[in-house]
Amino acid sequence: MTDVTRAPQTQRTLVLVKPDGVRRGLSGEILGRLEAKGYTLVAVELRTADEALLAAHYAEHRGKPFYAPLVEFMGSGPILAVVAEGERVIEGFRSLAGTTDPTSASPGTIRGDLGRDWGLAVQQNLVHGSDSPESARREIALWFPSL
Ligand code: DAT
Ligand code: MG
Repeated sequence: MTDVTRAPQTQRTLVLVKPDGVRRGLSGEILGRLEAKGYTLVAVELRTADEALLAAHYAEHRGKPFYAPLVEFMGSGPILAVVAEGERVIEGFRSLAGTTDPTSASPGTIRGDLGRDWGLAVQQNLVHGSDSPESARREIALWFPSL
């Protein structure tokens, strides 16, 4: 619901099209959904992440059973790294992405429409999106130190 007393919250978020999304040729579809929603692309770069970057990016998951396969998968090919900007974009992109498990993610979302469980060691769920302003600041600094 609209809160007319609320101050504007222009934010930036880090979006990653993961290696499965790039391999499947879905980068354009995913960027298109961001743009169609009205968010602005601030930076877009195709790159293969090294282990140090991935370890820093996923520091919160270190020690979990899916951590090693996750880092291996994320290093398995190019990633499209994106900084997007807009009003409440952090929450907005998480909503566009859908929930973590692509099998149960709602239709209409990126993961719900385009992702599924391929039976591999890690959920290949097409995209990453920062989950809070603190995460966004930290992750943008990691992936785009010049911004
Ligand atoms: P999200 O990407 O929705 O923010 P997360 O931060 O909890 O989810 O986890 C990061 C990634 O790790 C997620 O995109 C896919 C993988 N992952 C999370 N939970 C998992 C699980 N239980 N089994 C396998 N992979 C998992
Ligand atoms: Mg997360």
